[in-house]
Amino acid sequence: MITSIKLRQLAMPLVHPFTTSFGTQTVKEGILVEMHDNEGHVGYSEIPLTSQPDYCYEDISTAWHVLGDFLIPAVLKNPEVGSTFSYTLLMEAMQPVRGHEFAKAGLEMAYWVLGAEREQVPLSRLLGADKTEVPVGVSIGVQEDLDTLLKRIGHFLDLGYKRIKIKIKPGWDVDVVKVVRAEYADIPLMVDANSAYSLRQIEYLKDLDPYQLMMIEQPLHYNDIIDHIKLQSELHTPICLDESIHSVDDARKALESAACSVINVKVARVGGLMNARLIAELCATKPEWHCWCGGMLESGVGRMINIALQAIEGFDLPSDTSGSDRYFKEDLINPPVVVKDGMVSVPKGKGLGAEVLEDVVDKYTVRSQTFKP
Ligand code: OSB
Ligand code: MG
Repeated sequence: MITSIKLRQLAMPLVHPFTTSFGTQTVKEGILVEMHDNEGHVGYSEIPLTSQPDYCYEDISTAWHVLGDFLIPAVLKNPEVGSTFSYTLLMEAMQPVRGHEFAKAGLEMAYWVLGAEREQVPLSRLLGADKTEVPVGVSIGVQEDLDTLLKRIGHFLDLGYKRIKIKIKPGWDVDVVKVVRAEYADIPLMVDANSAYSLRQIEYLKDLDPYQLMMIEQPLHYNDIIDHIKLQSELHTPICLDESIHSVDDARKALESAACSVINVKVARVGGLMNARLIAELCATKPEWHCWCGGMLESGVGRMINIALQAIEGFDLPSDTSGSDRYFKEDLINPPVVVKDGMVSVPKGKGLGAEVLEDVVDKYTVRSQTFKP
């Protein structure tokens, strides 16, 4: 039986500010979800939203509202949801709410983690994943100048990261890639535009083609698939979609129409772990389709869930799951996420696979609310 669900709003200082084409973050925000049962088990998850609806239309306030007023009451109302692990019953309870994938995923992920805690198995096992370690890359924000960027790249290469992703935006793009390639000719390199361009810039975007980028992530509008078909037909560099993909169906449409050949799977953006797994399975059906697990500055809680997910076979490219120390002096979990030779071990412990440090969680909680049946 699920006895309570607690939401906590997090605010954790970042060791470096993180700048994308839509803004700069100096604090890591988010919602930590705790799903408690009558046997003392806790399923933790993290909703990696911020206070601004800038990456997507959801933000911390909308998610809190949708969870508190609709999703949590619907889940707690049906005792059967909590009596056995039933993905179908959980989704049926949440089904009347349209959209709000991040809010739904918060409960869905916590439900899987609680299920793994109860069954005493690692989350990866419950998901059907069997890799023991996964390759990871790092996402580097827009920097003040080129010199700083080259030093940041060198730093992460020294740490062993398997690929470098740099954020681009108009005024910080082709020339930057050119300089990076001049310095690092052979590294696995990709760029992420976070929707900063339009089809009018198609000729300009073609200037990225000579630099052997692994992919360009989300060049066009955040909900577009159709314009990306046109762009991909003229661009040699593979397109990866992030913001545009909110469901398994979106992924299928984008891949089948050749709008992209790579999907950045973010669990919360696609409504949960089951949909994330289905997208990975879809990508595995054709050799030219690929997927990898993205990130949104998650604390250790979200990182552990991302690691379990990418242990699924279909994830075939390095993820954005960097070590805890890439963003935080002090993480919420013990042990923290550690990257060695560009690899992260898939935890063997039950449930989340790490201890959640309640005193540290309390320290970074700025608001909380507990819901009971
Ligand atoms: O577009 O992948 C993105 C962070 C916040 C919002 C969107 C994105 C990102 C990142 C960082 O690229 C990935 C990470 O290190 O967690
Ligand atoms: Mg992205």
